Amino acid sequence: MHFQIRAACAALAAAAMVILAVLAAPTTAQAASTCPPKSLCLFEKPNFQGGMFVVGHDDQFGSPCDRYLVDNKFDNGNAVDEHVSSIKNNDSNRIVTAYMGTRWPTANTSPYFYVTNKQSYADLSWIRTWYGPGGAWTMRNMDNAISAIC
Ligand SMILES: [Ca+2]
Repeated sequence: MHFQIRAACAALAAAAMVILAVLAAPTTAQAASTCPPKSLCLFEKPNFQGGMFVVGHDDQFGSPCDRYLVDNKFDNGNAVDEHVSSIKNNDSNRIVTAYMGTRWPTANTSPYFYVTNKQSYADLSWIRTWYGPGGAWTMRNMDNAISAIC
């Protein structure tokens, strides 16, 4: 009888050790950042993963707007320019335009597409873009291509 209780206690202790070991295991996957309300967020990876950049304010064009992403970094320190793979627009009032290249606002020779209010692009690898001059809607790979958004 006494031995059975001791064995049971030993088994319980072993089980508790296993549970603690699982709880203490380091997390290998880094949690993705969450786009704040009323913000326009650019993500380094598809499906809103990797580093996140919250687009800021432009003195001429308001918020959210950044006409030159070359000088910006994601929250993990990586460069934003030509490294955006998904976009989330949590701003309910603002439609923005995303441009390939930094020539905006004279960007009529750069492909661009609209991100309407509350719209998200989980993947930029095959989306409908406008391309001028001449002007035509063309399906295009815009993954890792955006240099301006406003
Ligand atoms: Ca900038």
